[in-house]
Amino acid sequence: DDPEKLAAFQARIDAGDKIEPKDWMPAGYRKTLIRQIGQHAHSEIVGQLPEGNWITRAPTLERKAILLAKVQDEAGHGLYLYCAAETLGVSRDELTEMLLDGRMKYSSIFSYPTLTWADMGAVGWLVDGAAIMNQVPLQRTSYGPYARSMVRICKEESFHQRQGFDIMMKMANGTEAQKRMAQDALNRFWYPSLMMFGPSDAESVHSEQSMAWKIKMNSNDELRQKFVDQTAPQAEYLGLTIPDETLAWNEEKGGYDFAEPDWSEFFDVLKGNGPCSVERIEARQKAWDDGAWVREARLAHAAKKRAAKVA
Ligand code: FAQ
Repeated sequence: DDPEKLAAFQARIDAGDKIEPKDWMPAGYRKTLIRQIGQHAHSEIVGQLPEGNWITRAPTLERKAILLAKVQDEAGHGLYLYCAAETLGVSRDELTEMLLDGRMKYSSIFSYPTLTWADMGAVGWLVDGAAIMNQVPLQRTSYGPYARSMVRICKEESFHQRQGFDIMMKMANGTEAQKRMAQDALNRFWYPSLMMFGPSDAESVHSEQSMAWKIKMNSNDELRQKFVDQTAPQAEYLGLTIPDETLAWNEEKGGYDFAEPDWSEFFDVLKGNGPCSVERIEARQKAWDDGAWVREARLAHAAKKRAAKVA
């Protein structure tokens, strides 16, 4: 890229300008956005699977209606994000193919199973909680279409987080067996939730450049710390114990000290070795294959319309 153009671009970023699809942008900026927005979109779509697993087994009609609405919201988030990525010159088909052949990732958290109804509480409370912590600052990200898509997504994620906390409250204040289920869900989802923020700042390859371009507004460790600080008192309110004996308020830093997740497990999940990694991609592959006739029919319909217009 031309150094003068680069400097002018950086000056726009530093001044807080939004970059729009038709504006000049460095190739690396475009590439990073396609990667991050595309992976974010894939996460929303794959993220429907662990909760979709419980729709037919929700304990009441009301819980079922709420869970259905949440899972549908996630489909919507995926679709806005694919649209935002398309403004950068990549097609949805290409993005999907990259997910299916392993060139693109989705969030590690969705490679874990949802074993009990309490997991619906833990996913809403912790996973949506972590997602909001990461996404609220992204409303100010430098790429216009991404920033704008985050506004509605964050509103919906707040509802998701509250519904999860509500399930946890019911379970934690329920029978002994329900309380045990809630604690077990927290035990299993705690460290995978911490992993959602990505590797430590020292190990994060993209953070420095992404923060300079304001694609990311905070570092992985900063957001992870904020998440722990927000969540620890909530666990206490629920009467549940975070599975970390080292968790303690540190007056001096004004935040909690906490144990790092097992990073070797995280990198293993990224390689496709998570407990449900194979199952998740198989489900996406099946949906893609089963939907081929719909895509073909729509293309044929569009071609017919075009031909009719010409005639
Ligand atoms: N999982 O250099 P960094 C949701 C990869 S919320 C998998 O630090 P970066 C809502 C990373 O891609 C979840 N891979 O990377 C919902 C890179 O590999 P690459 C989605 C991860 O991009 C809730 C490598 O590690 N949210 O879906 C993960 O600067 C409930 C090095 O890492 C977003 O995507 C991970 N956890 O920072 C739905 C938010 N962490 O690409 C349903 C937007 C890192 O070079 C139910 N994304 N990697 O092959 C971001 O903010 C950033 O992309 C980070 C990672 C913070 C995730």
